[in-house]
Amino acid sequence: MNDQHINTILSNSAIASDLKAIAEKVYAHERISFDETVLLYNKAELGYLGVLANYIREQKNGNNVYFNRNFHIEPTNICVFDCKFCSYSRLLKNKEEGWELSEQQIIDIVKKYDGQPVTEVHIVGGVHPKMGLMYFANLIKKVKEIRPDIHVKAFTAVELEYMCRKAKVSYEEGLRILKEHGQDSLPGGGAEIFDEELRKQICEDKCTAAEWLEIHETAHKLGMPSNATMLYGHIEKFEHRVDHMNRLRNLQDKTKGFNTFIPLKFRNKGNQMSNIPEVSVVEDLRNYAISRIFMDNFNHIKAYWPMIGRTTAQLSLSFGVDDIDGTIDDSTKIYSMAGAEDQNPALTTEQLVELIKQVGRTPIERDTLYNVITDYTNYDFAKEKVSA
Ligand code: V47
Ligand code: SF4
Repeated sequence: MNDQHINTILSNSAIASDLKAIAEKVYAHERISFDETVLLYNKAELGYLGVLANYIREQKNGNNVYFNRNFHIEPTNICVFDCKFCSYSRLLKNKEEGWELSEQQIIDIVKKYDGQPVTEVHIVGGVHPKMGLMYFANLIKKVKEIRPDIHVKAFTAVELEYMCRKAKVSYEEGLRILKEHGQDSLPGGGAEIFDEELRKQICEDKCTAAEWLEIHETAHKLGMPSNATMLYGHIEKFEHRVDHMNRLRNLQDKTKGFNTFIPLKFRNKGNQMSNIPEVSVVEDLRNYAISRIFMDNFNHIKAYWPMIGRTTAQLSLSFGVDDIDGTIDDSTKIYSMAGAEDQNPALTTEQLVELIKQVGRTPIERDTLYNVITDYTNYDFAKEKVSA
């Protein structure tokens, strides 16, 4: 046996004992550190990560997989910003491909769901120079007049920062106005990757990491929960992912206002970062698992199925994920334009339930706040069709 061989064995066994120590921490329900998480990214095998993530997932959520009945409204894809990964915005380039829905068109979308048991509308879009705070506040009021029962999850911190700046109001004032007009919560978009240097390279001109975090903290203080995302698989290093999650974990310790964490895989079609290859499915699963292990104060980890496709979404349910978003009803273009698996994302409730049951999990329809609406374990869709 030569020296090099011995060194390899020694270093491997050192890693093995570090990984064993991390596993012991997880089973003892102890928080893992920044450095331990970087080690997981660099050294841990998929199988090991799956076992630990699944343990935490089942401790927190049993066998349940949550989804909701929702639809998206994207008022415009015109955007004043120029994020390099975005395949969607159309201000600086190809303006002719831009869309701008009128208020009436938006209201018609909401009316289309009359009598349907959707519980959430997700409203996000490009940052339009002419659609301001009061325009959106009044729009939400109208949406609520048509559907008082619906939960309005609207506007990323990026949109909110711009709206408040233009209206010359503080984040607190702006959010208060939107809340009074019917906005219930915030989606998790716009977080991308918090590291300031990387932000300069991929989304230089939009809200900073500090602003994103401040807006979410303010929303939580006002009783508006929110989600958090992380765009991964582009130019970031593992340390940047851990730094991003660490900033979220710290804020969650303070406010407990985040509902779920949503890792978003960078897709490379039709944007200024198309030269960067996409990461593998194995990397997606490792990332879900590590985020489940690290984000100990987040109750839920969501895999956004239109982005990763149905098969990876099924796999993710064994790697820490307990939520696969919603039925969506083909109402979003953000991912199809970036090359996502599903070019027309829509699943009926029956199809979503089947997808979850196929992998031996329990399908639970939830509302935005994770209150259980229906447990589909023994649900008979045939009866629903007969009585409909
Ligand atoms: O912030 C843009 C991402 C986000 C690409 O809160 C891309 O429930 C991958 O945050 N490849 C907006 N990702 C969408 C979002 C979201 C989606 C679903 C549910 C929720 C929720 C939030 O989309 C952006 C950005 O990170 N994005 N372009 C791309 N090429
Ligand atoms: Fe605009 Fe959002 Fe696209 Fe950035 S990601 S260019 S803020 S639509």
